[in-house]
Amino acid sequence: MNRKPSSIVILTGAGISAESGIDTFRSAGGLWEQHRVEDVATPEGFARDPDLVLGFYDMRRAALTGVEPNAAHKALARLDAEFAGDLLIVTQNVDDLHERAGAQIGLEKGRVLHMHGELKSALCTSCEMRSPWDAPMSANEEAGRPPCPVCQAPTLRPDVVWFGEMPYQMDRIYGALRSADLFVSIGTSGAVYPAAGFVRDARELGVRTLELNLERSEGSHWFHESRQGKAGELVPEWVGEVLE
Ligand code: BJW
Repeated sequence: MNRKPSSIVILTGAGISAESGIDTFRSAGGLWEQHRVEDVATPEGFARDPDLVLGFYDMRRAALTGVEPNAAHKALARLDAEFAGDLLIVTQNVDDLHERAGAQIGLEKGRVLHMHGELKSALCTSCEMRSPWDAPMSANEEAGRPPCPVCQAPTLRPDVVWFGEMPYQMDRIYGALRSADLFVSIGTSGAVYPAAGFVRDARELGVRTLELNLERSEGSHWFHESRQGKAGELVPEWVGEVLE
């Protein structure tokens, strides 16, 4: 690795959670082979068939109880605890494995930011308030859809970012990229914007760029360096280099 970084932005994707047993989206047998993206990950799909969409996210939220953070999440939590410089971990993942590994999450100050939302959060389409959520969101036969804890309307949706919607906290992400000297992308295919464009944004800003992924991603040629392998091996190794 080149000289030691003092300000790092890390982007993580589904690949970092694959070794924990969470399905990625675009691999063989991944989520988009099992479900049509237009049906379950667009506002139009939700308007057409809310029960289908709520059921899809209920299933994925329930699956979180059976999985644990892996060595890659733990290594980033170690970086979060021990790195003396500036650090922002931007995750596209809606699972909670970064925070369960010990990394600090928070809207303003936490070093983990969920740009595509969180499975364990509900967004009310009536009052627009967010609430922590750990239960099914789809309708049950007796009570219908559960009420919003704030306004009581039965109009909750998963607090996730679908195609055509604006990802969260973009100002904070671009601000961090502007002051970074290293951008690291981990376990993402580089197929979904604006996250897929961060490497080019970083290059234009003169930031060094590193990719850690099982295979070369779609935008791999944009990175100064690309290492191929499992996140559970590559990430602890790279964190060791930064902290040594
Ligand atoms: C391992 C591994 C191991 C496996 N170790 N690695 C043309 C150009 C530009 C943009 C657009 C365009 N046409 C349309 C758009 C916009 C659209 C878009 O990008 N579409 C593309 C299809 C082209 N984007 C949007 O609509 C976004 N909003 C937007 O653009 O607003 C306007 C705007 C513009 C500019 C600034 C700001 C705003 C919203 C996108 C929302 C995406 N939502 C989803 C669902 C979230 C909720 C949920 O989880 O259900 O987000 S889709 C899905 O894809 C999910 C993921 O976060 C995202 C990325 O997937 P990811 O993480 O990369 O997973 P995979 O499966 O693709 O890849 C895994 C990788 O890991 C692979 O490479 C494996 O090899 C690797 N791997 N095992 C290491 N063990």
